[in-house]
Amino acid sequence: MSNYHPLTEAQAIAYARQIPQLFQPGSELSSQEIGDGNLNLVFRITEAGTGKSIIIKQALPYAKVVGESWPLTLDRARIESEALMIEEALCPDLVPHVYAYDADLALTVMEDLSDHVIMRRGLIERNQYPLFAEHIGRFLAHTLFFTSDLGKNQQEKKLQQGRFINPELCKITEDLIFDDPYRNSDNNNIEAHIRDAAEALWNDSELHLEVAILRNKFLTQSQALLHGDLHTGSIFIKPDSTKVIDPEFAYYGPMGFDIGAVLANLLLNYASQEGWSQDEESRSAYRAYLIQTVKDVWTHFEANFRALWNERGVDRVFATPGYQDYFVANLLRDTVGFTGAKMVRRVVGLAHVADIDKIEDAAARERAQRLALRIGTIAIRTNRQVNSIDELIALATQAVER
Ligand code: SR1
Ligand code: MG
Repeated sequence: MSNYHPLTEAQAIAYARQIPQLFQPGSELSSQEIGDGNLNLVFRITEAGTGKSIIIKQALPYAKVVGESWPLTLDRARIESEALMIEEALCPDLVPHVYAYDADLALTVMEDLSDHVIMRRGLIERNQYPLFAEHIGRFLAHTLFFTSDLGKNQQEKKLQQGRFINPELCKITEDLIFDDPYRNSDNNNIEAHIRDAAEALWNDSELHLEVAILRNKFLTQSQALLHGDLHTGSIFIKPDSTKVIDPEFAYYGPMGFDIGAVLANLLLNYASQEGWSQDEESRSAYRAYLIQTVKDVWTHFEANFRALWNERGVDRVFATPGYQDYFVANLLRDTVGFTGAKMVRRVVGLAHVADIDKIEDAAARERAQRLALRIGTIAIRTNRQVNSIDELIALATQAVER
């Protein structure tokens, strides 16, 4: 790593110039650092004459959201580029194309998606994306099925797992999602007006048991290669296209963690409607869209996943009648539990979501925070009893009515 240094905007242009066949030799290029995430530098390089653009994403040796006091492996750039290439082979229309990866500089050069918007922003603006559930359901089914023992040669799966151990980024998740929110941790970020609700989390031993069970699954269940951080800030979207980005947290883990991440972020926006909608009618209408999307994501995922299992399964024993139903029923329960855990961490943990944090009116923000905590904790509490996606939907709608 001795050649590593964070690029300046000018250095990013020089770097882009020497990549074969991207830009015309000698053409005018501009560069802008546009990263607004928690961890990395992101440069957009644009060619003046053609308007052609690319993205250079470079890992920093620390977590940008906290500062240099939190060192973080540069190997996450390799994890991200390799995961993107695996995902592209499985779902070419649903991820950006990777042009190049540079291990020394810990950077990935990829397709620019600036004709899309970050989905979190799109949801905050109350846009609707009618193809999203089909797209993400297919992405989840294909990436999870074909990297698991259900759909991949089982010896090759073990070898691939070795390339995706990712201990440092997993540790972030283990701490920020499955530990800190349930104790008085310095990492937490709790607004004073919901201190009582946070303290209730710290003292709830029934909840702690469910979190322990989910944490153990995250630590030990190597079911499939996960994206690992599939929130709506990791999705670029426009009405006819969905692109999943940022798989630097990729590792072999429990499938329900990725599905739950998607559902949790839809439900966080659902909770945030307390602050964004001007009137009850538009609030209810947008909530109905989000709830339908929660249902459709699971339904598309399940239909795709079962079809792949029936048509492309590699394991004779797993074709035993009844096993697929058993597996999918447990996967739904895991999904509901991880949905809840991912909601709670975004209200009281270190890293929040703009859907709720950007609500200016403090009383409305508090209502949204409490609603998100209510939905999240009920999902965690009930996950092992759930039998259909409609039960998650019912608990979210009933939480509003309470
Ligand atoms: C220190 S990183 C905080 C969060 O940002 C990432 O997007 C992950 O969700 C992580 O937990
Ligand atoms: Mg990210």
